[in-house]
Amino acid sequence: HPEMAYLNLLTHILDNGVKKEDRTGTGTISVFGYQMRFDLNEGFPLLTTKRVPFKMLVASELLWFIKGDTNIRYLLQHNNHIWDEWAFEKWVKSDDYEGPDMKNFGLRAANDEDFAKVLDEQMKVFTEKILSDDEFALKFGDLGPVYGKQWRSWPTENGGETIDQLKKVIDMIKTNPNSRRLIVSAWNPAEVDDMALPPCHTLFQFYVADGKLSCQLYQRSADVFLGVPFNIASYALLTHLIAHECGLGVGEFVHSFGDAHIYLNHLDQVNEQLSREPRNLPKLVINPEKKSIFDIELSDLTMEGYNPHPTIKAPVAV
Ligand code: DHF
Ligand code: TMP
Repeated sequence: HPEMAYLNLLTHILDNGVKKEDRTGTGTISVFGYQMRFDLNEGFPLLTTKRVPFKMLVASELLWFIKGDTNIRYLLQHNNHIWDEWAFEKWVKSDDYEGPDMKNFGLRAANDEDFAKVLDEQMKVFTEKILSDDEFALKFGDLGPVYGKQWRSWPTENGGETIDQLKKVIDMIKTNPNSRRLIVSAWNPAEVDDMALPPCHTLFQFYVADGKLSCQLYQRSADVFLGVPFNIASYALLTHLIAHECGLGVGEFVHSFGDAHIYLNHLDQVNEQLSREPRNLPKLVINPEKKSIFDIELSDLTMEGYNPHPTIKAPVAV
């Protein structure tokens, strides 16, 4: 079953990972260097051993990247809260914040239920303000020059000129599919320090052969239980969308990792997931009337036959 590629990565880390402290103070077991492959013709690689909210969270985040947006307001308007903590962090560290102490809020919330409630309240105040107050949203909703900015408007030295890497790569796939330079990089060394979180999915490359489009991602750092199921689905969707626009079939998604880790507070969840039997993969259908990836909306995407095991909740390390 294609999902074994992911389940085998979990097992590989449990068996071979070393204990490693990390920036968030949570602790991980980790391996360095690993690769998974998914043949996109065998079904859409949305995990079935736990529910992954495809349209609401995965697709709305990808469309946000494709728009070139870096402000979480768009995500909140689509009920997507996966980036809240990283914008919130900037607010509570600023002089504008006047609420209760939020130092190390992620770690404290994971270990202290009373504090988790206080955090929840402040987070609600924050997200409601982002949605209703334009000035506040401009100041605190922005994550800095993250994915959307680098994909669509990488800055140059050349008097404010920017590079639209995504558009360029799609044009190149159409005009010169044999190229070995079909690359988009989110890692911009000049701007990494201004980002709320330096890009985890760092660089991707396309490859066309036999009329099929493949994609390989290099992910420098991978939260294998929480983040990776999203990352697989997101890049599989991106590959489908670009193939759809270019009139190509889909080939493989190749997922290469730097530091692939399981957080120590995800171990029970991982064991629960490994005890489950994978089910048939679903199928992605894209509205055939829409061609350009830049025109695609959520309503143009349908996931058919998705019948996963239930959600498994886990705290996210901030
Ligand atoms: N930090 C860490 N430590 N891990 C991440 O995976 C991560 N991902 C980020 C930003 N920072 C990160 C962006 N992507 C969730 C999934 C993806 C994501 C952020 C968060 C997450 O919490 N997923 C939950 C469901 C969340 C919900 O239902 O709102 C899950 O169970 O998959
Ligand atoms: P780091 O910047 O210290 O590596 O922390 C980033 C954490 O977020 C790390 O656990 C990897 C995880 N992550 C993913 O796995 N996928 C993602 O798409 C994002 C944004 C983060």
